[in-house]
Amino acid sequence: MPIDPNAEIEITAFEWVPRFAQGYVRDLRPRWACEEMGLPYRERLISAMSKPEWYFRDQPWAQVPHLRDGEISVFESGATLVHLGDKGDLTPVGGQARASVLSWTFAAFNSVEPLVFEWANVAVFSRREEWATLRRPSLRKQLGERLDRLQDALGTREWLAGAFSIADIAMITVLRSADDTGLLEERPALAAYVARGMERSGFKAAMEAQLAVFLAHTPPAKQEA
Ligand SMILES: N[C@@H](CCC(=O)N[C@@H](CS)C(=O)NCC(=O)O)C(=O)O
Repeated sequence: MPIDPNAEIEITAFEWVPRFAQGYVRDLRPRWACEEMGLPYRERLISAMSKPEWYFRDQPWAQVPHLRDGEISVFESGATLVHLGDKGDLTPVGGQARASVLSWTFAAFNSVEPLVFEWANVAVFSRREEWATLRRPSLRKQLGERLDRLQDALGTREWLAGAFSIADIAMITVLRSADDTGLLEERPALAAYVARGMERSGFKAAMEAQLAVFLAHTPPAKQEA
C-alpha cells in the first residue's frame, strides 16, 4: 500500500468534496501513478471550502493536486504525472517511445479535457442558462468528432503508446469525466479502453485512497443517518 506518512513524495488533496465530485478529483492522477509503480506517498489534506493562504505558494490557484518530492515542488496534475513517470517505468526514457507518451499525455489535457470540461459546464453547472442550451449540440458534435479520431488512433492497441504509461492515466481520467455525455457508449473501443484502465489494481487502489479520505472527513451535516 503506497500511502506512508514518512514517504518522500507528498500529494496534496482535498479532505472532502460533495458527492458528485468524489472519485473525480484530480489527485487521482498522481495517486494512480504512485500505485502503478509502488511508490509510497503521504497525503497532505486541505479544505476545498476554505483554502489555506499558504497553499497559494505551492499552487497559484490553490487547486489540487500538488506534489512534493523531497525538495521538488510540482503543480498541475499533468506535470505530476511527468515527474512521477520518470521515477519508474511509466514513461520511456527517450526516443520515439517517450515522444509518443508525452504527445498523448498533452493531447489528453490540451485537446480533449477542455471540451469535456466545457461539457460539464453546459450540461450540469450552467444548464439553466440559455447560452448553455444553445452551445450543447455543437459541443456534443465537436467532442464526438474528437473522440472518433481518438478511437481511430487507438485502433486495436491495448494502450495509447506502447506499454501502459502516464498517457493512459491522463486520457482515461479525462474520458471518465465524459461518461454522462453518452459519447463513450457510442464508441465501444474507447469505452473498452476506459474500462480496461479502471480494471487495473493501481486505479482501484488510487480510487479507494481518495474515497477513504472523503469518508473520514464527511461533515456531520452531510453524514447519512
Ligand atoms: N489544470 C489543473 C486543474 C486542477 C483543478 O481544477 N483541480 C480542481 C479539483 S479536480 C480544484 O482544485 N478545484 C478547486 C478550484 O479550482 O478552486 C490540474 O490538472 O492540476
